[in-house]
Amino acid sequence: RKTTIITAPFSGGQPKGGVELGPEYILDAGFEKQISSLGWETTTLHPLESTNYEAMKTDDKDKYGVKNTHIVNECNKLIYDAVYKTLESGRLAITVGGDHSIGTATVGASLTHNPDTCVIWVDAHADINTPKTTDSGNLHGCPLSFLMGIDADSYPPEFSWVPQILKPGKLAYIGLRDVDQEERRILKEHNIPAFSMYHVDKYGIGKVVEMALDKVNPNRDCPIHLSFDVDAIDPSFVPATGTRVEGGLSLREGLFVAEEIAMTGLLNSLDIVETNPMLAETEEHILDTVSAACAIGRCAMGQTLL
Ligand code: DIR
Ligand code: MN
Ligand code: MN
Ligand code: MN
Repeated sequence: RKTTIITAPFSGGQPKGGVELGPEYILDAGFEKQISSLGWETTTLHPLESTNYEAMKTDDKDKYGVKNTHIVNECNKLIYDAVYKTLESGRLAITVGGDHSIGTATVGASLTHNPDTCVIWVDAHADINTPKTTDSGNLHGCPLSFLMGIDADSYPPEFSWVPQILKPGKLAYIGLRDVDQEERRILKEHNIPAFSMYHVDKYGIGKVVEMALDKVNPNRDCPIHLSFDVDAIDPSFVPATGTRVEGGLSLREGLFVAEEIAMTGLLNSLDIVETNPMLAETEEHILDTVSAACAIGRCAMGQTLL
């Protein structure tokens, strides 16, 4: 099969600089070659290359306190087009971030391409705040609410193109451990399956992945979008990321999630986000984090299928 690696070097969904360097570090580590040696025909797209969005970050806030709505929207539109075009040409889309605000684009494109797509969101965080509920004003904490149309009257006006097509029964989380009060309410209200670190410890990662897939893809016949925030993995393995939360997945548990998704044969789109080389304290931190990000991609693309 064929795949396109789409780079999303963007940090405007959160305040820390450096996450825009994630794609460069991951590609410099040989990511494309690693995927092609698994038997994939690969190509790359750089939809953000013509504008320096980093220089356009500001401290301005909209009336809900949400930051950088303009550039987050512009980048999402470009990434949406790249992912959509990739999927329509029959290729698997791998988007490498960058912060998780781009999930609006990648998941939106996957669902527009095939409305049966289900989403597995692997993250320490739920990323389902709305402009009304967000405390931080950071759009990387909001991508899923935009796709579900929650509190739609509060969205930045430029987001009106975003398809509100994600149904609550098509989303499942794995790895949660830092969920805001209002996000908890949203998860409950919409009955969204959320497997936290508590569930991983209680049932084991194998059972958790099976339960998550049973919820969103009971007949194992729908395409899967896997959105993998590297902060789902414990900071001892993945230190160079913007919002570290202790008590995460072991590196093997994180890779196992990707392996199990590969095993289904249903993966159609993948995000690997929130690698921030600038937040490393040592050279080893960079290496650990970048190689974990590459390994997530390789496992999702079938490396461990024998
Ligand atoms: C928090 C943190 N829930 C927020 N979110 C993060 O800012 O909305 N997502 N770090 O990755
Ligand atoms: Mn397709
Ligand atoms: Mn995230
Ligand atoms: Mn996160």
